[in-house]
Amino acid sequence: MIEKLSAADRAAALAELPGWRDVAGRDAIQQTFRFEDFNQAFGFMARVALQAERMNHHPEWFNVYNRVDVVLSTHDAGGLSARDIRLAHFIDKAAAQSSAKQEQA
Ligand code: H2B
Repeated sequence: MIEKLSAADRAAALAELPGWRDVAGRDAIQQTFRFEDFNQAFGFMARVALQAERMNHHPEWFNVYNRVDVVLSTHDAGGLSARDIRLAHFIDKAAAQSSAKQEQA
């Protein structure tokens, strides 16, 4: 069973993930990406989906045209775990490859 991160580990991990924000009212993190167009956004989602399936760890996300809102949390742990941190780093790399602009808080 995967464990939730401790408060100290959570804070340290988030310090390495600029732009990712806490979700109000639950133990989860979120980020919004904007791409040039739908093609770029969906290409990004396809790459993340394949990685998520490999990890058996899946994002909650919402797409409209060139925007992808991503929420990460570990349902089995009831909060943020190391898997979310790993997936967030992969997502940031995939977004950078697609020239995404991360939304400012
Ligand atoms: N994804 C996320 N984000 N959290 C989980 O707890 C999780 C998952 N659990 N993907 C996996 C699948 C679980 O539901 C299956 C049964 O292994």
